[in-house]
Amino acid sequence: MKSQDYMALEDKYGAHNYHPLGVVIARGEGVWVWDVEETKYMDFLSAYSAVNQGHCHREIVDVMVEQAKVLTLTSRAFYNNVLGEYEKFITEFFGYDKVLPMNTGVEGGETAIKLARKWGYTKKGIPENKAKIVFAEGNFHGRTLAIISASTDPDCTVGFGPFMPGYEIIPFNDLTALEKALEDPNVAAFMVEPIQGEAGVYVPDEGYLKKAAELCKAKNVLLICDEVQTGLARTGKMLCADHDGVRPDVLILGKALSGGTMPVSAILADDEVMLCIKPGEHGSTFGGNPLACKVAMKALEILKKENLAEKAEKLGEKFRAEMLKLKEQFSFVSHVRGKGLLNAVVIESRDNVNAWDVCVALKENGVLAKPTHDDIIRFAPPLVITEDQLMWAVERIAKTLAQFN
Ligand code: IF1
Repeated sequence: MKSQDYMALEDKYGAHNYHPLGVVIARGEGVWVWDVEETKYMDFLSAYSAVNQGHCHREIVDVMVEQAKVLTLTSRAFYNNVLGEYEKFITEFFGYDKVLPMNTGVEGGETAIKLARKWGYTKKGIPENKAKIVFAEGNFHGRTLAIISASTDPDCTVGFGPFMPGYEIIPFNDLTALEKALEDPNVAAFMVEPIQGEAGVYVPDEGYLKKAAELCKAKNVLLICDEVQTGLARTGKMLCADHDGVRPDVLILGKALSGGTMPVSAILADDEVMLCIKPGEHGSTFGGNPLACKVAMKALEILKKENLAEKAEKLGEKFRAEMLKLKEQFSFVSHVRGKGLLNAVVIESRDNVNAWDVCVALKENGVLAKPTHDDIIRFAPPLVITEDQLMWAVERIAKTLAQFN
């Protein structure tokens, strides 16, 4: 079968909840993917930052295969010989007392909200069912109803109401608005992405998160950081919150926690918060399964062993410098922004150019990326990318933009 045949199958038999770029990937290795016609591309999306360690990282896959032959799932009805080892590993890795393992990033967000409410009632003394959670406009935390209840993006919300009560939405990167919102004694938590990924890689002002953490502490409000996309070395530090020296009260991880092999997510918190959830009050069939635990330990180990945060920091600086040169060269490139290897280039739509067409042309030139919100192209390669590979992509991005000049 050819690419067109695979696309036709998805069109005929799959829900139309995506509009993918016209490429059918069959194989991945490191920064490279190949389509069914064996055409080679450099992946500059990294499955939305789930393959920070590169496609099919040999050591992660080997661990996955070995564990899959022995034990994949016990449910939490029983103990198993891997979960405790993983819990010790990840809590020491990030410096928290406890971890609550889940599967997808959105389940991490849901768990964090449930935990914050529970803490609000049992520890802060918020009256039952009066807990409020503050979110930032432009957020993206996933697709479940409780999570999209915080969304300000019509694509995420229209037609899915009614929504979860007890939320307050304030402008992102606005400390005055946050301070005002925290005046309400019923606020249990402020949940925020340190950099807003889907919104278009919006990097807040220097020190925003640090000041937000101070405001939350002063008002006995939990700071929940959703690092599903910004975490795990993507922005040049192990956690994006590290840039501000902030230690979130609740940390949400996902995506690259498994190196892109399977869904693995987690929330981390200290005992004072985490132990508010009692036995039988939360869980999931696959949460904390032995296969996921082994994979996650290896995926985390690779981040450190291969110095992926430092590489992302260094190569991210270089990438943005190169993109800024292109901004000078092409008037339809209006913004370049990002941190580490989470970057975005904004294309000002004109008669002869828009972000989608640029991405289609990029694909023809061997680089895979996809726009978000019409005019923003997110560039986020696997963090294992070398400087030569980065420059290979920069040359092709320049060549592609020149086609629209
Ligand atoms: C899609 C992008 C979207 C996330 C943050 C939680 C989740 C995500 C900061 C939920 C997921 C994915 C979901 C996928 C496309 C992608 C995405 F921002 F990464 F580009 F949508 F906004 N927190 N992001 O980014 O994690 O449940 O998906 O494991 O839904 O289209 P999940």
